[in-house]
Amino acid sequence: MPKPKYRFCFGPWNLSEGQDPYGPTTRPPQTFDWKLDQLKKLGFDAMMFHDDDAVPDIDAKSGTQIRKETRALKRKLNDAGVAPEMVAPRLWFSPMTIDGAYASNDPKCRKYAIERSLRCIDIAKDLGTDLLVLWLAREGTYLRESKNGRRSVDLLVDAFDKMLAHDKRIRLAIEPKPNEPMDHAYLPTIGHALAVAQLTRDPKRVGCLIESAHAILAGLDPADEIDFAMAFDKLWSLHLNDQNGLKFDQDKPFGSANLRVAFNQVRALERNGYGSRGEYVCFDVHPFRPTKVEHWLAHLDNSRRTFLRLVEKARSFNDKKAQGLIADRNYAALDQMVIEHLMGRG
Ligand code: GLO
Ligand code: MG
Repeated sequence: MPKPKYRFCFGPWNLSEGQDPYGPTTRPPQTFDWKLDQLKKLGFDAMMFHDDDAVPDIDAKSGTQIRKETRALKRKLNDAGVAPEMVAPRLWFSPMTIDGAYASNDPKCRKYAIERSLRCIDIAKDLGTDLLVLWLAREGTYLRESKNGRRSVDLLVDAFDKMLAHDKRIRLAIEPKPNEPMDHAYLPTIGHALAVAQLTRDPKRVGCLIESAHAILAGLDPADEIDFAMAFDKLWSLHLNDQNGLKFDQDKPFGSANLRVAFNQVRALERNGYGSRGEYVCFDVHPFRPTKVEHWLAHLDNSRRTFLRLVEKARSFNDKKAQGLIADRNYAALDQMVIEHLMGRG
């Protein structure tokens, strides 16, 4: 397996202003051009987009206007030498998605969600990416009795089918998350995402995106999720970050809460050759709320530094010695070997 040379990516929302449910922003808003400049300055390779990061105020614009703005953005990205990694329909802001999008109880809202997704596919095509990311933020329930779970699965499949039919090249990468904003989401894990892919009209074009924090929130080890998805050749994008246990989604820098869990994710990526087919390593991380303006990029730079250090750690791990310990069922020694390796010895 060739050693992949990793390429890195983040989205404009990862340079966020510090707002949380309890208080306002702590950093002044910045323009998209400033964010693109920072991405370049940091030496990242690609940017990911929500449809309305690409075309702000998208719902108020005509098809012609959307196309014009998308093309202007494509020129800007070309000039900057930055690739568009994916586009994702932001189906959780609009008044039409208050009670869900594709699986809303209201047919008008379902129609809105599908139409917006098809427009988003057109944006992806015009920008030059075949990847549509679906974080199904509001597909689930606050209240079990408010929706019919079986019907919701059928509605999700129907929506995916319409997207697949709209463009022969588009690939859908489902980004599962078990909760937040919902109490329970319909597609909480990679297993759910890949199973639902099989119900669609073209399972080969439905894959997934793993976010470390989302796997941890589901009580799973993100490294196992990576191995599982890659056994199906379905890991098409990745949101590395970290999460300190079962609480709100923290989007901490990669490795910040649990270096060993991060190390094991990198090992899983390495053994499966992630990146060798053009996939990017994206960091879906946010600055800590107290972060000052002058330290605004640190969480991204730090995540990449940690990732690259862990690649070195994965490559210099003494596999032969580990195999000997495994054969001897000496897991205590294996445990200590990993700890000492991460601490810089062994
Ligand atoms: C939130 C998600 C979110 C998505 C992004 C792309 O929990 O991780 O950041 O990744 O909106 O769809
Ligand atoms: Mg994410």
